[in-house]
Amino acid sequence: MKIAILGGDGFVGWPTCLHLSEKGHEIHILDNLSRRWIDTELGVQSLTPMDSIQERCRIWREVTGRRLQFHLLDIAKEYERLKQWLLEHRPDAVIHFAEQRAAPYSMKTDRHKVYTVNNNVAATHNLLAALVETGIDAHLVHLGTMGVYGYSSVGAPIPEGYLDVTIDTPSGPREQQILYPTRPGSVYHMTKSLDQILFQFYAQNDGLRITDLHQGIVWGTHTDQTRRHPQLVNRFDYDGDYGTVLNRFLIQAAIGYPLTVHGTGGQTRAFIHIQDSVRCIELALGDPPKAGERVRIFNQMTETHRVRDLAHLVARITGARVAFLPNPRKEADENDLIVDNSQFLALGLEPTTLQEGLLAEVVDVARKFAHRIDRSRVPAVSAWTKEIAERVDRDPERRALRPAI
Ligand code: NAD
Ligand code: USQ
Repeated sequence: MKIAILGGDGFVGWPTCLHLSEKGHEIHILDNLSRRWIDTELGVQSLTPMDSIQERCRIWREVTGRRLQFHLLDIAKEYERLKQWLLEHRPDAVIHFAEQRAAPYSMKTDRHKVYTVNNNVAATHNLLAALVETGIDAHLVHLGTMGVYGYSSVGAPIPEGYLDVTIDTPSGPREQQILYPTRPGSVYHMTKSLDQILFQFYAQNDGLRITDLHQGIVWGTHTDQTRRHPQLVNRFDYDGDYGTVLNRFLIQAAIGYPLTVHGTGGQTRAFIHIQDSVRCIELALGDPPKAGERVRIFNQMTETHRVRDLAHLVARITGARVAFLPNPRKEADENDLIVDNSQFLALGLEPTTLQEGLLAEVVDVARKFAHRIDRSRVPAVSAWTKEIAERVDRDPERRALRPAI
């Protein structure tokens, strides 16, 4: 297949490009490299040293003989160029990763909220409108998030996108399936909820074939392909905005930083290893919906964990100290989470669950590149409201309290 991978320079996008290229697909990466600019804005860098996208593609060709083609394009701002690109290349499938994906970044200031909404909603809508206008019948696979469902404990498994409801009508109760009601917990998660409505409309109105993958928190760094050459290494975010919880705990343990648990750590979240993430995308690509079918929604996760349990597990393996900090986010202190992921299991996914070996691999990567870590960028200081900002802990190491020597 000819596959356009929008956002193919990112944390999940890059290993997906390599995985699908190795499977023999023709891969085109479309990315505006905004994520690299955000690193510059925030004064952080990936834990792992990332080469330019052109250099990464060159190395892949050297190692495998396979070609990855890179196109610098802003999906949110360059609508006409996107349309022209689609007309010229006519992909069989489009995988859409190209959004601002960090909840803390989306809550930093009003400017960051505006950017996240403009970028994410425009990127998704531009793509949908361009597919309709060009008449290209590509299967669109979008990376959505488990967070659209919200994190209140409902006591029942979260279904794969649709909820069976009974509506009382004058002629008696009627059964219906509706999109599971969204309850986003950040501006970022809100944009993914808006994406769902856009997909529903374009599938119903124009017969676009769309799969929306409601993914949990991705952890790990290497996949079979990124291991093949040091310069194919994946990016790895550890900072307070882009670092995700389990990867953060693992690098914190590697550099002797206290594990930064927000609140009581009673938040339960869904997780998936990066290797399974790329595999799920491949499985979804192989099972497209038909034109006229409703949006196909998968829960792309393999297990759920409570944040404090993860911290204690990492502490047990590594001897790290756990610090319970005031939570910079507005979220439930404690929640349960049961998730239905039976569609991917039925398609043949064999879940990689939390194993000490894989956890240790991330700690090893972090130790190897520990010299690249700026400790002052580790605390999560982006607060969900002005009131919460007043109680955020900016120095979990309490360095400010240490006597000067
Ligand atoms: P990332 O930030 O590393 O990658 C996103 C890529 O998209 C970057 O290379 C960025 O430059 C590009 N991009 C952003 N806006 C663009 C635009 N307007 N035009 C062109 N390119 C643009 O993020 P990631 O961790 O790889 O996540 C990829 C997708 O998966 C996101 O949509 C995210 O919401 C979703 N997701 C990620 C996780 C996770 O834990 N990382 C979990 C669930 C869902
Ligand atoms: N948390 C801590 N300590 C930390 C960092 C986070 O306790 O140092 C807590 C947070 O308060 C939150 C939970 O861990 O309760 C998860 O936070 P996270 O930053 O790991 O994940 P989240 O903000 O939900 O976002 C990430 C990705 C996003 C994706 C989402 C999937 O950045 O792109 O959509 O995971 S999900 O969470 O399933 O919606």
